[in-house]
Amino acid sequence: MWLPCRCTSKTIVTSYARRVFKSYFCVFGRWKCDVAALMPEAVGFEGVKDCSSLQEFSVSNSASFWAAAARHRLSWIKPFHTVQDCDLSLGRIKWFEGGQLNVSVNCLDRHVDTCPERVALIWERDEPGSEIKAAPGDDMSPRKPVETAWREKGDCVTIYMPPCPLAVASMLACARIGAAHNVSSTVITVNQGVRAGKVTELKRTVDAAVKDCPSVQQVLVAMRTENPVTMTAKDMDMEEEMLKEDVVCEPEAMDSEDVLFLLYTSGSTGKPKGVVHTQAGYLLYAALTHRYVFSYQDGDVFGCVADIGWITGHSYSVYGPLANGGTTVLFESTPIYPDPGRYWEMVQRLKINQFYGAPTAIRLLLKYGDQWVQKYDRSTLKTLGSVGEPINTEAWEWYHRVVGDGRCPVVDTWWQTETGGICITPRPSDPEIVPGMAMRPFFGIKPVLMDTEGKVVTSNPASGALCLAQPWPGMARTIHNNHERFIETYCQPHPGYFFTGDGAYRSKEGYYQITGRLDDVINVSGHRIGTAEIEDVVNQCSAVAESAVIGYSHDIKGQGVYTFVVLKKDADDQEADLSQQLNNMVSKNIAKYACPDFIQFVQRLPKTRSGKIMRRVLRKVVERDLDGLGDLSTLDDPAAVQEIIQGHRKLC
Ligand code: 6R9
Repeated sequence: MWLPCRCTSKTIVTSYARRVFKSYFCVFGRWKCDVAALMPEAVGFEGVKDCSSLQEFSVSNSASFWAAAARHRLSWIKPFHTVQDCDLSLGRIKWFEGGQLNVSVNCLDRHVDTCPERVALIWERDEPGSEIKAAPGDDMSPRKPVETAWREKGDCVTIYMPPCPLAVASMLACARIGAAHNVSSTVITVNQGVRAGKVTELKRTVDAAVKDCPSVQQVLVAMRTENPVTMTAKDMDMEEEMLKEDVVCEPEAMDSEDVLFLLYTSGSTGKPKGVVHTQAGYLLYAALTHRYVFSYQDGDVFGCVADIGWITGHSYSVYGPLANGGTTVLFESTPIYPDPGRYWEMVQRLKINQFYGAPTAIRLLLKYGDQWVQKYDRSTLKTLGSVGEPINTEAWEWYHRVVGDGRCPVVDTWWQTETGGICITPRPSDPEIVPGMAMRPFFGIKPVLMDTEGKVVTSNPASGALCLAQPWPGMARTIHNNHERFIETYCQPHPGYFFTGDGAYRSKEGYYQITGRLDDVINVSGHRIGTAEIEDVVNQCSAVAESAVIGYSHDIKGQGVYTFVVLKKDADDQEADLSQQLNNMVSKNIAKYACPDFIQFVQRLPKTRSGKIMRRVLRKVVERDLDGLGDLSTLDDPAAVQEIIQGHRKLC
């Protein structure tokens, strides 16, 4: 090689080296920078350069992924020694063993030091414009009265409250002293609830329940309204108790796998299941999904409008946002109070950045027209989320085009009480989001579809029973007092997999779409309820011999409740009066949303010869798909079906 002089050669070599190194540093720097920006704790994960390779890594190196996330995202009192010890086929699920932490410290204390001024909670009260804001350092915690009311770590408390800071404070107070919330010796409630201008007698409901629950020793009553309520010997005025005590209370060191809370969810057999979530894994999963699914940035205002008694409220109004040091909205009202512009007026006033709601509300608002949305400034919105049931294309398009002005990604998030947090969802940064599809698994989630023979379907497109092939930290650990039932329900149907009970379709691109429950659980306005639960109540009526409840497709509620009732012989003449009576019973024993939309009185139900009601036949009749009645060979008395078809025609 000819070189004019040593000096020049040196220059050339140096400049060449510089260029090489520069480009190397450029690539390295960008790579490092991208991953660091995406997820700081992922820097150094082998082969990870973007979101999709991070997803692959999180599934194939699950323990490394979750260990790094747990160290980075949670504050520990004592570090864990084992990342996971799980065997799905045995129903054994343990994460971060050896570790100790306190959930309330992770949600409040650690943020008081770093950003004491940041608003943690915005209580959007029923009356628009009357919101109340609270920072983590504010004195909003009733830790002491809760502590005096029940002393033992491991005790249980039932919280029966509308969305309000005291409800959140009660949840965190339980976490602070190590008491699981729900089922209990102590109940925390309010005198009355207020929703859409109407008052509900919450305390009265508690009084009635406590009568049948000798285990309840005290009831703390906060005042949501100024109306006094009758106090019994077990009742304590919450505010009065709070004044008496010092609010500073040392956090209890909790083991990772200690119970954090129980939430009841319906099973197809009619008996609700107390789903158990534990401390570290649940909190980590709620925090990570909240951050990534919604692209939540520090300083954003997160507006999840779910009730806090639903798992959605637990994970995304309370634990996820608070663990991330965020600002979260507690919504007390309804989408149409005082008018159908409520959500969007609130978005404008509170400058909400992420809005998370249910398709049933979106479908309802869509019917009122675009003007209710367009009246308000929604320019702060960045991400729109949907949860609870499949979102139909029309509602999705409207949400995206009208509410989000076509510029906000819509994330259709699939998950369950049992999964603790979102499992399948698009991410706002994804290049492509398909309307009405949950699409992609979250970090650490590996969905599979099972065919009717219980084999994993590997081809695309495909449909099948949705299972999750490996454990993740947010999953439920057991069913309260019934681990057998946990194993039977979630682990045994497909050994080695977590069975979700939902059906799903996977497109040729590999995107998931949830098709609905595989069993007899129906979903009314986002509330999941077992048909058997409603039947249990209907059957309590003295005139009723038996009943069968079927969900049917409903424009606004997602699913409606269709009830077949067989009356006792001597009660045949009471049909007219009974409809109202049955509605009242369901409303009182379950909830208003569970009330039948249709009650059809029939002479008998179609049954197999072994005595089982043939629900699929009833479903087909209600869907008016008489050609699809299917195999009736096991039917005991075919005339029963004809009677039902005729009765249905008369009713609808
Ligand atoms: C979070 C929650 C769980 C059931 C679940 C499924 C249905 C939830 C969905 C969805 C289609 C979605 N579901 N999200 N179906 N698309 N994005 O709803 O928990 O009350 O336990 O209900 O709700 O059927 O299995 P939960």
